[in-house]
Amino acid sequence: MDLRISDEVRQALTDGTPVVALESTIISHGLPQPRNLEVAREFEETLRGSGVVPATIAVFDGAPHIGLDEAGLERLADPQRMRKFGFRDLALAVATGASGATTVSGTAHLAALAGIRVFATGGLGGVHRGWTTDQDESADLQLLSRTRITVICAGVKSILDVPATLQRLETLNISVAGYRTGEFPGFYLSTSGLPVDWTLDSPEQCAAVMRGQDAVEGPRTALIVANPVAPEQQLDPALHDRVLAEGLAAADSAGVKGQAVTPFLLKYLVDATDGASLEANLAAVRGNVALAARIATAWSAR
Ligand code: PSU
Ligand code: MN
Repeated sequence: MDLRISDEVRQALTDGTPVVALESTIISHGLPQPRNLEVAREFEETLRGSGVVPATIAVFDGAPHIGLDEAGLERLADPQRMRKFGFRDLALAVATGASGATTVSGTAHLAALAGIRVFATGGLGGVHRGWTTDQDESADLQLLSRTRITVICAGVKSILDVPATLQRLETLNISVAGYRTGEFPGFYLSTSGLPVDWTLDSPEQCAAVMRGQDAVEGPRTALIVANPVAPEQQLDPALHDRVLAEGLAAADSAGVKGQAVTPFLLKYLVDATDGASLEANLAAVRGNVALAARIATAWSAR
């Protein structure tokens, strides 16, 4: 496939300079305007400030772009101009010349194809509540079971069925480790209250596990480094639980389905918490971007 890899990213990949892939659905459909554009720039600056080259990924006019310029970030920040593309949409978008932000599944695939090993996002998709009636499980999970990439995230979005998602991650052979925690983070919340089997304590240790994945061979699975938002930056847990219950009921009565569910719930929470959920979401992503920079640096020093 014809990947439009920016000169900066291409040079970094050639030189062995650390590169971190950034997802675009969070910008186009996960965060409100105009904050989304500000933070898209901020995440890139954070990486550059740590000597890491950012590779924000999106599809413009049927061409997958790895590494965007300012015009690309501005285009991304307008949800009207960007659809939402998971892996399964990529071929359709390329063939028809469509434009869209890429989800974790779309981004992880394109990043791995470009030779990028480290990827930062907010929270992964997963098994939605009500799975027994809707069978809505994010395509993120299946794609990560067959893509060799390290995803730094704050767990999975707490709008999901978190225990079921952890079970699916196990079934799919996706390696999961808490970063300096024995508990799986809860996206807006520092913990989901559920244990993880593994804890990693440093970027170097994460890089060692990545080398270990390659040494073990077998299916080309992902590594999830689950990095909690700091307790003082999390959303108030009681507020979270109350507003989420309202949001789930609102989604249900509005008949929201499929791709629209996640953006609907994220927006509902932002509105119903007067922006507090947005701050917690951003704090989580910021932490993930900063940790991804350190892991990518440790990885490229190998
Ligand atoms: N993390 C965030 N905000 C988001 C997402 C992740 O902080 O909006 C996006 C990711 O692109 C993820 C998607 O892949 O939500 C999951 O959507 P779905 O449940 O429709 O697969
Ligand atoms: Mn879904």
